[in-house]
Amino acid sequence: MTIRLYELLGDSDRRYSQFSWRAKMALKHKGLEFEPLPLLLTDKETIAFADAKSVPVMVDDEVIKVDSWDIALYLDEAYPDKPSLLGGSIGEGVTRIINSWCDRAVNVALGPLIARDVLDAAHMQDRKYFRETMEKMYKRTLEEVQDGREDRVINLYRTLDPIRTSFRKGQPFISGDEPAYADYVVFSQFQWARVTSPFQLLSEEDPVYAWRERMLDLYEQFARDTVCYEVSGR
Ligand SMILES: N[C@@H](CCC(=O)N[C@@H](CS)C(=O)NCC(=O)O)C(=O)O
Repeated sequence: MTIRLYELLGDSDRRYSQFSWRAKMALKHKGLEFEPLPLLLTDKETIAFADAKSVPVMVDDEVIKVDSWDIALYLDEAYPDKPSLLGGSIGEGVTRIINSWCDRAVNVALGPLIARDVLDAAHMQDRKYFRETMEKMYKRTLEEVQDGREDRVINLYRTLDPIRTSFRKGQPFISGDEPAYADYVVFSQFQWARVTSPFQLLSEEDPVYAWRERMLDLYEQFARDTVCYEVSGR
């Protein structure tokens, strides 16, 4: 049976769950067919069978996984003959650190730059919930969080320095010569921004911009071909 993947449905069919993008890119990497199942952020009933309150939720026959990292681990374990996502135990260790760096540093620099824009990208029925939960987390209004972003985008530039340095040395992907899960993790942040916000995050001269373009080209432009804002340098 085809793998099923629950993700978020936003305004105008925007698919804005960054963690689901990690899982979708991982499934593409493995060459596995899957059915994306978009649902509202407030629809916890549909994923109650998985005892989940967030997406992605992946169902592969009898197997249910509810966390993007667990999905990556599972796919390498269950499909060892398909291209590896994590590259064995050393790769798994290093990729786990990239995963944490992404959630704790890249996301922290990027999220506030687009926080208010994401509200408009969310489905109309989810906006009240989205504003309430995000404002509780930030302890400020979304407008206040996003305000002054032109001056703060430099923080994102600085945060990305570790990957930029490698790209400058001629390494095309975070994982080396070919993309793998570490790339999908960091890319998911940019894909989230691209789907939700017109704000320019990267300049076209930035090697991170060129990497992002390479990521958008993968699997017959899979990630490029989604409802998003087309602004250069983002
Ligand atoms: N650690 C989880 C995080 C998943 C997550 O936070 N997903 C968001 C969407 S991107 C969500 O569904 N949030 C539910 C909510 O805020 O109610 C993972 O990596 O899968």
